Amino acid sequence: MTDYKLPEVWEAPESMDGKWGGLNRPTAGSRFEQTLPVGEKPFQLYSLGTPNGVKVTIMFEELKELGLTGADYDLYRIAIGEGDQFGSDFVAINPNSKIPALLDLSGDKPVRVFESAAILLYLAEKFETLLPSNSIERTEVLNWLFWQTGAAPFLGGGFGHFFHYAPESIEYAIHRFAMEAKRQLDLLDKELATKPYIAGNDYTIADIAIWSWYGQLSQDKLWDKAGVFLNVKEYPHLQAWTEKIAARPAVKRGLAADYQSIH
Ligand SMILES: N[C@@H](CCC(=O)N[C@@H](CS)C(=O)NCC(=O)O)C(=O)O
Repeated sequence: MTDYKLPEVWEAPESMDGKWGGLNRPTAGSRFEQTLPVGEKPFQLYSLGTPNGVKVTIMFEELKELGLTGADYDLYRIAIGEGDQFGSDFVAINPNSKIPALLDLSGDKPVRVFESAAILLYLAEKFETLLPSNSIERTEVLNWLFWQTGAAPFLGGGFGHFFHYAPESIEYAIHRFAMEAKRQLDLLDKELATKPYIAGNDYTIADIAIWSWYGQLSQDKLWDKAGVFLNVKEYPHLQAWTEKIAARPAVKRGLAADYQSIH
């Protein structure tokens, strides 16, 4: 129990502890001028190898695996721990200051795309793959893609934050978010007991989005010993799906992608 008393109106503290505390501010927008490099390839991806970041490198590698040569990309590291996401050029691509952010330079005008699920959808539509054209099947893929977008903040911002990053272990917060993380894992396990991929018979952008968080958690590769803590081994169908996707050459390449410096 802390002795914190709620004031009537919240005010930002002078400083916050924890790995991310120093970066947070209650305001949006760019904090400094920074020109980003722009390469020759049709797509410019400004990102990092986090769960949201690897969704997009995996997607590009899947497109390349299919022989879609137009899916070539330059990949740049945005060091979020050092605040690169608040530079002016990055904020012009993603005003929300989060990786991943994509520029499509293949058309007459540059197109900016932010939010990892929006990027997956944009690329799937552009290259007409990993998303069924049949309306009913497409809806099921979008159900799971939007599920991931809504669910992962409970896992990452909630459970992962209080389990791994918070400066102290707060029992209430850990129970609150471990409960939800376990419920989400159980949901995926029950769904995957009935079909090979999360939206049906085929591998889609929904699998890419969900695997990047829940697959990596099932391999205990997200936060040190979080998989043990959440006993991920008790979900056999989720484990089998995780391993099947991890074995894909494009997934291996997407995880090992080489980021160029922006400085
Ligand atoms: N809903 C967003 C979330 C993106 C996100 O939270 N990115 C994190 C890294 S995984 C980030 O850039 N954090 C930096 C910050 O919060 O300042 C998406 O799916 O793209």
